[in-house]
Amino acid sequence: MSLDLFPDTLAPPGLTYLPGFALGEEADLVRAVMALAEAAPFRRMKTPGGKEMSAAMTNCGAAGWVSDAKGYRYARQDPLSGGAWPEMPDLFRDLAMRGAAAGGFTGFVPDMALINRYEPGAKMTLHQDIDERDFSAPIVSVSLGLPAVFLWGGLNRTEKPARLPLTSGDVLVWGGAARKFFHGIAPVKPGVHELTGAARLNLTFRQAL
Ligand code: MD3
Ligand code: FE
Repeated sequence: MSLDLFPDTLAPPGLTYLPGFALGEEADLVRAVMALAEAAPFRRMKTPGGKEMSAAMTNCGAAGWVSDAKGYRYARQDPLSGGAWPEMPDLFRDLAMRGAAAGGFTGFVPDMALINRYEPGAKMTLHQDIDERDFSAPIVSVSLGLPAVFLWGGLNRTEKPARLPLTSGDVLVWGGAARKFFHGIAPVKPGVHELTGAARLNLTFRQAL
């Protein structure tokens, strides 16, 4: 689809924006996040460079994205517990599959979800998602809670990023060329959301392994 959100020159092939696609499901999704965070708590991981990331993270499914002094990778065990990550809730998988299909990726079945929690002031600097095995699979992202400004940097890091507002219930499908674009999140503004409190949650569904 083409997006009024994006200037024409930046409208990335392979991106589908589904505003409000998860609106009726937000409360159930947030409840499921809180339940799985009891087994695998949100934690602020360290980058290989030794800095603590400002967003807190957890995972569910067959593997989790982890970062530490040794680097970034997908790990089948939660380093905090030494055991498996919580199973992916059915409502997560269902939503991701419906979103992917709406974006033209029929048959996408995520094997994991990375869950980011941003408290006010937290951000994510521009990066690419390139730790997954197969880039022909899309990534489906779901925003919940406080709004945020998504930064869209194109295919090279030095491009000045476009700024795009995301609100609770928005779903985006990143496939094709868009899959390897640089992206990030501007510092989240202070606020309180009825479902998440002073936080933004983002679920990214991936086929990682
Ligand atoms: C574009 N998360 O977890 S979601 C991440 O809001 C991440 O927490 C941000 O970037 C967040 O890696 C942005 C949107 C997103 C997710 C994955 C992408 C955009 C993407 C992968 C490729 C291109
Ligand atoms: Fe990312």
